[in-house]
Amino acid sequence: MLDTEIFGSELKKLGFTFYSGVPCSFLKDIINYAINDCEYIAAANEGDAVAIAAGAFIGGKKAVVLMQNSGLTNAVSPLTSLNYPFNLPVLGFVSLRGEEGISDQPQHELMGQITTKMLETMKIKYEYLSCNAEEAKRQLARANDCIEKNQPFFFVVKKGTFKKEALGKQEQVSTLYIHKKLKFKNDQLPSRFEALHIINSLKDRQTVQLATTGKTGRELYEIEDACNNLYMVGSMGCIGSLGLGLALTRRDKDIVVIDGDGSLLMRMGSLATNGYYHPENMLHILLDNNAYDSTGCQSTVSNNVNFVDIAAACGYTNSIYVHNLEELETYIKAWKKEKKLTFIYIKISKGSKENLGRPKIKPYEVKERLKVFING
Ligand SMILES: Cc1ncc(C[n+]2csc(CCOP(=O)(O)OP(=O)(O)O)c2C)c(N)n1
Repeated sequence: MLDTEIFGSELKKLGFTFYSGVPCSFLKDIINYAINDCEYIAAANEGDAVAIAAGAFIGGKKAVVLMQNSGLTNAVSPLTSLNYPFNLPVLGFVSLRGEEGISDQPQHELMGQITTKMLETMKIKYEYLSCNAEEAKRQLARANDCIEKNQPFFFVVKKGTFKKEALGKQEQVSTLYIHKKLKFKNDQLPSRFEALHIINSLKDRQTVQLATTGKTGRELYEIEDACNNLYMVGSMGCIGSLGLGLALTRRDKDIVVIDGDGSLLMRMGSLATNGYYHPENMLHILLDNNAYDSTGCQSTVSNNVNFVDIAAACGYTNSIYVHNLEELETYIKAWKKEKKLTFIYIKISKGSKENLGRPKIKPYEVKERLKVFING
């Protein structure tokens, strides 16, 4: 068995001090270590954890994700369409429930057979974590080499690998919204392009703009291809989690997350995580056109959802319904003046700019450029 504290301190020596994940009983001791001794962000699902870790990496921290193998399935979208195209590394620990030859619950049987095959399919290097301390140290060095080359690396963890680590006292934060503003008049329904124009015109040298996948990123790129922009491709719904990881690691930057209704609906649990950790330097703007506009304008179910109430109930300090571009500008400026985790909701019209292009710059170039901006 590995002494969990010694193994954790080896991770620390290599610079891994930021963790995110969803628990598994096989990993409970290393999770307890992360909660007790490091920064641990409890994600709503394993895909969010991967995106949070990716944001932390952009912010300059080496990040670890912890998950049960059943949750590896939840993480496939960001691992394949965020980490891969953006060359974003992550050190993963995935448990091996359902290991062949060991009795386990029926829901783990198939996943136990395909966990390493899934990692291979996703082109992620992995090793079974050794129970021998010296060997595990050598494995960590190999994993770290991968991370330094911007490649993900996973450890597959069998039952009984880690020695008992007691869970220390866990702080329970209770975040309550302070300011909520609901709809009280007609909506102007500007276009997405007009809304993005306003948002972009208010950015300064502190600002990082993260645009959700699809036409939001593409339109922002057409407005201005700036070194402090990131245009998400794929990993739909992960933009808020990416923003959380970045905002928590870089308190000196103002992180503006620009989301779509379809995207947010896909991973709405992330609102609870954002509200709980409530970084003051994060502004989350939802452009709601009630449609998956990027894929042919099919309706979403957003007309039935009160996002302002939900964000407030999740612990966003401010949650504001804005009816028009003027109010959008006013409330972005207000956040700039007095930073608090803020959610701004605006209804926009359907449709997009004609002949809309796609970013000519590659995702990994966008990420490298953003890292230079952040660390400059
Ligand atoms: C996991 C996943 N499912 C589906 C898609 C395809 N897809 C790309 S953009 C998009 C629509 C996004 O809708 P929304 O966030 O409301 O933004 P809009 O297109 O309306 O600007 C969809 C479904 C995807 N990229 N990833």
